[in-house]
Amino acid sequence: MLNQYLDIKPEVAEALAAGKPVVALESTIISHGMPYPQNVETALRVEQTVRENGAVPATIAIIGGRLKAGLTPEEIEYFGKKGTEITKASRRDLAVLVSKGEDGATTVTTTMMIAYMAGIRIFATGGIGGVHRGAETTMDISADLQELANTPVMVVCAGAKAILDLKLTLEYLETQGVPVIGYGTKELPAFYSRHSGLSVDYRLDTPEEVAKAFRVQNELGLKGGMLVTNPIPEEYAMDDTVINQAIEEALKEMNQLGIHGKEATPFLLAKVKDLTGGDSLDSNIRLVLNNAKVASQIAASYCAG
Ligand code: PSU
Ligand code: MN
Repeated sequence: MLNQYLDIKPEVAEALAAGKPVVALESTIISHGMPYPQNVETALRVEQTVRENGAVPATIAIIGGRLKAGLTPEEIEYFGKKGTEITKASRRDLAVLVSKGEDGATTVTTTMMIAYMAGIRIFATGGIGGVHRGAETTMDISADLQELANTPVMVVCAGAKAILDLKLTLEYLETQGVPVIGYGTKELPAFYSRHSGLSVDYRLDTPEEVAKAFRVQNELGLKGGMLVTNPIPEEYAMDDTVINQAIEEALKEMNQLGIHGKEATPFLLAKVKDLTGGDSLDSNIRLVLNNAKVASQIAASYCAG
């Protein structure tokens, strides 16, 4: 399956060859999801958390037209510093960026694709893209959902945030046949907050149960991924009213400015951070670390099985 455009970091390749747990991490969260320098600090802490939980981290990105599974700390610093100057790369961007030898920050979609090429099956991030509010007229539905339908990589996230239409996002995932698992909860977590008022398909309580379900899915020959939604720890969760108010305001400003397409998610994240005086960024960092921990535990169990 090795791809001529793919570079697997030696440490990652060795772990994969030895059947040791590896966890993929995305780079759009670094370049577009958080400001510098917190983005770089967080990316390095996330890698450290993966290591502390017995797995090898593989941060994924496109550098000079090469698909990278595993970055050096210098490369992470480069992505963090360049930030939104780097192209946010979804599935539709991959061929042109690689053909031109350019850089690209991988979203959930392209991180899943490159992880799969490299032989990595478990991926941790913050939140996934989904069906945007107003999608019935804008048709703005993240390519992440389609990728989850097609690529057999598990994505461990804190749900999807309320900048999206969470109900429609669940409907879309259902249509596409993507299992949505609540980790220790029956309620879909809403990223900054633990509550959405919506139900996931299944509640599973241990890394072993999740790893087993994913193994069986692969053994059944089912083609898609699995979405594991892991609620932000209670002590770092934001007040529902505060966060929802900030989201409403950010959405209003986005619509007034006519921002749409791939700029929508980065704009909303930055705006919500400003409106909450940085509190949403703290929550964001905490939930990513928590997802990295759980994903590493699941990866360990997946490899042991
Ligand atoms: N959600 C976050 N932080 C992020 C993203 C989503 O909390 O950084 C990024 C991810 O890379 C995700 C992408 O795949 O935004 C979705 O963008 P879009 O809505 O344009 O598909
Ligand atoms: Mn979109």
